[in-house]
Amino acid sequence: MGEGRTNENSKNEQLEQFRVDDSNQKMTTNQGLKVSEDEFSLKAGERGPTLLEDFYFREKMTHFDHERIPERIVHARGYAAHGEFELYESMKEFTRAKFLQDTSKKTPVFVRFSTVAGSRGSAETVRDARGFATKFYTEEGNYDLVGNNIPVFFIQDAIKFPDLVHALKPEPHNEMPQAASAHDTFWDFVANNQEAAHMVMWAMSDRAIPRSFRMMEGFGVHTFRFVNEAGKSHFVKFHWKPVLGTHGLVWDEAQTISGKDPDFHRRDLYEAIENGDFPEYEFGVQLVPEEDEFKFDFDLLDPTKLWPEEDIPVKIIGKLTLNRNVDNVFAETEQVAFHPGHVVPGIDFTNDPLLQGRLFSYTDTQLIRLGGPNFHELPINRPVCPFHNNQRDGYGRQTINVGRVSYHKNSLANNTPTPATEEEGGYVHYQEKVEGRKVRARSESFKDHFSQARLFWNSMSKPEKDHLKEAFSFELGKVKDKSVQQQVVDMFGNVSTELATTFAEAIGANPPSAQEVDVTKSSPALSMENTVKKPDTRKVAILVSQDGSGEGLASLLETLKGKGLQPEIVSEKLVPVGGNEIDHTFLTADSVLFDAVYAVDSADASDVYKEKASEFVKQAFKHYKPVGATTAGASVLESQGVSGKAGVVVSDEEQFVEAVAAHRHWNR
Ligand code: HDE
Repeated sequence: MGEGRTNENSKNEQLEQFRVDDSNQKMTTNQGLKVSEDEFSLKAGERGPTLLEDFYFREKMTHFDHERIPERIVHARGYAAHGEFELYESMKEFTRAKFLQDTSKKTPVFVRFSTVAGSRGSAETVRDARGFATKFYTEEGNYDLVGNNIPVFFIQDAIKFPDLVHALKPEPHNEMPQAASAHDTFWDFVANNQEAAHMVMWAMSDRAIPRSFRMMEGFGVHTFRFVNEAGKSHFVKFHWKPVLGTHGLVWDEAQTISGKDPDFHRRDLYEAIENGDFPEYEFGVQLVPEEDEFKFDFDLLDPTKLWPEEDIPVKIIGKLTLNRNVDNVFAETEQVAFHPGHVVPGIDFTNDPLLQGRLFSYTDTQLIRLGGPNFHELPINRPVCPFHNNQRDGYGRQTINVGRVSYHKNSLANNTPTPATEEEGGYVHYQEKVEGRKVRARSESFKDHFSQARLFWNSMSKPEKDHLKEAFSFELGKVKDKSVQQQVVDMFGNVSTELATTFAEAIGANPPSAQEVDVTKSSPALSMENTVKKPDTRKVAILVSQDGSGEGLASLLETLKGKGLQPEIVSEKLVPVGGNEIDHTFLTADSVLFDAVYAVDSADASDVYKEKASEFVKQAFKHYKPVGATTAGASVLESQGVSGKAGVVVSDEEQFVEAVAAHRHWNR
């Protein structure tokens, strides 16, 4: 079934062939035999032993026993959706990739977001990098952009990846902590592998606790190559920019959400798509002509370095829209197999030693995870263009290859399938000249570990710097080993004396021994304070008492919805008030699950309302969120002493929407 179609709906149509609806059907075995009984196993007498002869029982149980496959060693906890990519501007000048040339064509995509450290069932709002992996089903084959929401990485050479991941994962003697970097082995790794400094700054920042998958940037991380028809090469970095802006949670909130709703990010993505609020990300490229390779004060091949956007602008060339949830999480999200080596003509690699190692690892990992070499035949992984070669057999082979020829070269099948020339779309590797001795070494140009970590620090706003100090204090506060704590203080003394001194104090360590690097430059694009801020899709908890009249509620909801907000009513019970359905009770919802809180009824409405509404307001205020109230509801705000503070609005719906649009109110 290698044949496929290449129009924009082709992936959906291809998947359609595999979709099965079991409802309204008679039950059968996997051999198609109708089943007459599915509650009682076959026994010798009503109270007798079960018989081995019960093939139906054995089939059902055997299938169940084999339902799990190994989870991904990293990025196990993920969630995905289908969508499409449209191109604003042709990149023909830079790349032969067809999906980046014709602005009239849309390319189907599948995107999987993930955390890195946690197991499949772990909470989603933990402090971690997020995976942002995109499979473009192009007419020239699948192109995978397997990126993260942080533009740099912890290490510079793939050979260190198993060490990094061993240090990050739960410690082997007691399997703690789950999905967290706040423990001794991770920080011991950091202190002894100082190339991690830059990414650690990002990982301790609000970037590592995103508000939503819909509100994260994505980065290809490595420097890749674009190659055009004429064979000219440009270095390229890939970017995804969320249309809703880049937004974070606050740490206390993120930790509470982990318990209140461990599925917070998938629920947010799933619901947004079901509501028709399709997540959108613009696609950007930074381009450097090959001849400029050595014009920078860092090495373009070093994955611990970013290209400051103020120096090399991000050219926005297209948009990704996620518009369809999966039908079945296992079949699609779990079985999707990404690989940075899935490329199309016009996109090529560089010698970044991290990328080079990844080109090995991803196929290797699919072999163990998906059980053999035929994972490309799984519906989610099939390209939409035809695929033909002489590969045969193996576990779970689905294609029925006809004919007797399965080798190249041959005369019995006119020497087909035939390799394609470059003009015919054959992939030809960029002919970079390489020369050198075989060495196990690192280039001198990779040895500056602190300048860009400092650039990041310099670029942060005051609240972001405060959050970094708190995150380091938290993480190192969880480290037990005094020597590791001190090594980390000394290491980050190279980045910022202010930062390292603050967390050294918090954990009772000595001030840093190292001097901070002399870098004064900053990059405003790195601060989340400078991102897009909109009220769209922000969730508001509307607090209503069962004892209230519900008057004005319908019009409040209408105003908020009209401005793109998502109000949800929370009350003591799920009994409608004034004809308005209640979405949650005070027991099932929590302040941390909303972007803003609005008290409708007065604190005297009922004792339960008073207690719970006050708690909602207190939490929202503590997390710098907008808080609103009707004139009656103002008494709830007064009880918490928050009236008149920044982002606190009484009886002015328009102003409340503005406060929501401003997101967090740090100046409280
Ligand atoms: Fe991965 N990575 N990685 N990685 N990675 C995997 O492949 C690996 C790295 C990323 O949603 C694995 O299918 C090595 C950087 C994402 O299915 C594995 C190195 C970046 C995903 C693997 C890296 C990533 C993975 C585990 C160092 C950002 C999830 C399961 C050289 C650019 C994809 C799998 C999905 C998954 C190896 C570093 C992104 C083991 C060896 C840098 C988003 O093959």
